[in-house]
Amino acid sequence: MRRHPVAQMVIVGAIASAIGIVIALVIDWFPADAAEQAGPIDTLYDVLMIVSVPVFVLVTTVTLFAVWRFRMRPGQENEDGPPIHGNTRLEVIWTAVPAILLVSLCSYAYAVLVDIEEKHDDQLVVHVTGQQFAWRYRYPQPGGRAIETTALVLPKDRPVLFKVHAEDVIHDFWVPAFRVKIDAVPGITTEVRATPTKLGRYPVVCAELCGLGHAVMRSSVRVVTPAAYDRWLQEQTAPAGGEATGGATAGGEGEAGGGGGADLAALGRETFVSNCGSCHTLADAGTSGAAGPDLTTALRGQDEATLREDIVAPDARITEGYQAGVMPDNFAETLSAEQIDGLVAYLASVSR
Ligand code: HEC
Ligand SMILES: [Cu+2]
Repeated sequence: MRRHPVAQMVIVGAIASAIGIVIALVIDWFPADAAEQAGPIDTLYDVLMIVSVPVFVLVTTVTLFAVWRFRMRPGQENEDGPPIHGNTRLEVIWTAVPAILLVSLCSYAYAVLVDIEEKHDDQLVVHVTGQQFAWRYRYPQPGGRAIETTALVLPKDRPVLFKVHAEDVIHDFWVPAFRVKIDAVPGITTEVRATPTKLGRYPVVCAELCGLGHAVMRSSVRVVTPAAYDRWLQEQTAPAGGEATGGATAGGEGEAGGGGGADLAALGRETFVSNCGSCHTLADAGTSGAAGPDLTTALRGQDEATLREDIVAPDARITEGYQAGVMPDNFAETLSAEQIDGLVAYLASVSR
């Protein structure tokens, strides 16, 4: 036995590698797979693990073996090791083998990337915007209009091109079930593709530390049948009418003088859906955000002045169980005065 240290190491290594590979493949690493992209990505991951485990085992066994075999014995305290002048053949091998391995794995990974990023003619374009600490979605419509929502709804089996933006700092749009993830960078538009293949609701996560509320910067994607998707699109356009879909800006201002209480509350509801719903659940508005308090119940009996302060200066009074610094404190600048009046009127009316 003593005379064949290499053979010993090879046997130990082979057994340890086999065990490692079996464990690596048996563990279910991945969440649900809900897009065409998931298959090739998961296979790539498995192949990387199958190749990495023996490399890890090789390095570890050689290290442990050397520590044990060449340890210092009593009486050797002042001895030096034998002089070594290198070994050309060994050095060629340990350079060439990793190089071949890395080039092959990179080529394979590149081929997978090209495959999953393939362009499709019938693609659906969805704009995704990250802003501390929520996601917003925009669906361009024929005629230059767009639907803005805080709900990501996608039809099954239709290729989607996500165009990803950031309003303030770097975020990262990640849909684990689609195996899709791309940075959202202020000033540029990044792109990523996915073709949903399974009906259901899956998490959308911000994967780039972006501030205090990073951990709650979550949303979800709902994959529905094409018919349900068309119906949903219709609902987004229909009740809002012309003026409403544009949302934020000029349209609202012009109307300031007129408009009774009902109009104001309608504007408030619409402003709520597109600016607040990603963080707040409110039954009347049909939103289901979970980063902030559920306003269906939290608002009972609050007067308008308190509501206004909660919106424009959220850090003045922190709801118990929640953190300061998560709710944006610049709504006074990003929303028009009328939109804020609308929000206050609307929230007051639904909390009665
Ligand atoms: C990024 C997530 C986020 C967004 C977007 C957001 N909020 Fe909040 N909101 C919170 C959190 C977290 C709290 C609890 C901490 C606090 O009180 O500041 C909160 C608290 C509140 C409260 C106080 C609730 C109570 O218990 O009295 C009101 C009212 C409110 N938000 C309204 C709004 C409105 C209206 C908007 C849209 C203009 C909005 N929020 C947008 C996260 C958010
Ligand atoms: Cu973020």
